[in-house]
Amino acid sequence: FQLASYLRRAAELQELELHYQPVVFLEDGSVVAVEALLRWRHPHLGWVSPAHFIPIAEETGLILPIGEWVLREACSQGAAWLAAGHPPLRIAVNVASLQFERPEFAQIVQACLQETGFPAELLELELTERTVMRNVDESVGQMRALRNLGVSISIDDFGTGYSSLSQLAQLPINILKIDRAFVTQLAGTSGGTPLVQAIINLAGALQLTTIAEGIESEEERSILLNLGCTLGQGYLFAKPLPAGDVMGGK
Ligand code: G
Ligand code: G
Ligand code: MN
Ligand code: NA
Repeated sequence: FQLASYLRRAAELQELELHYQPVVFLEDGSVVAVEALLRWRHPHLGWVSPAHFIPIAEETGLILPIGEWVLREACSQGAAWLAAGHPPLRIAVNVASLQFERPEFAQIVQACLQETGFPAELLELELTERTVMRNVDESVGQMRALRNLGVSISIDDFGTGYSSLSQLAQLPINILKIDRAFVTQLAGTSGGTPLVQAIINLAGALQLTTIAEGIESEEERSILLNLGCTLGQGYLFAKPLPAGDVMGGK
């Protein structure tokens, strides 16, 4: 299939775009952060889902230039929002394994911050549990280099990988993102599931913030809040939005 060769040209042809999904306080819905999510609009194929093209980008190595574009674009958009006088929002960027494993990755992040003037404290890097656990010792070193820049680190899709408690405890991370698969199971449980309760308790013990993903109902929101999860994202609050629609429609 042609997808890989189309994708190679997508960035230069300006077919790639970032959408931003708000992350909110579950208590009152106020926005604290946004997650940048890549979108590809091909002139003939239309919108191609990242679920389709990210794996291809990873197999072909195209995720390296594309991922770097995502990082720079997100920082540049964040700097533009600040310059326009909007309140500071953290921006979360998804990082692929191939990017994270590059020895020079922290330098690339630093260059994006410097070139755009976006404050490091407002940048959050999302790493999946799988990415981090591939080689824990090397990951810890890379994460320390990133934390030294002042950025924060979250573990995405938490609960779907195989971290041991002792491994998790040694990671210099700030946030656990509870995978949508677990949030979906909350419906009809009233008190929540033991698994989600365990994840939230674990995060508390390690002094990490939790963000629940894929919240679609009021019921899920209130169960999570009662279990002690403070932040969340999902269609209940907002879908991923074009940059122009994020800040109160401006
Ligand atoms: O936005 P959507 O739910 O369709 O995304 C599908 C998958 O693609 C998710 O796992 C998401 O993390 C991933 N994804 C979206 N944008 C990016 C990106 O900029 N970089 C990487 N590596 N993955 C992304
Ligand atoms: O792997 P990651 O968590 O980065 O993927 C986030 C993906 O989840 C994005 O592609 C986004 O479009 C999608 N998403 C965000 N909120 C919801 C939701 O409430 N329901 C569903 N089904 N998907 C969501
Ligand atoms: Mn994510
Ligand atoms: Na996730």
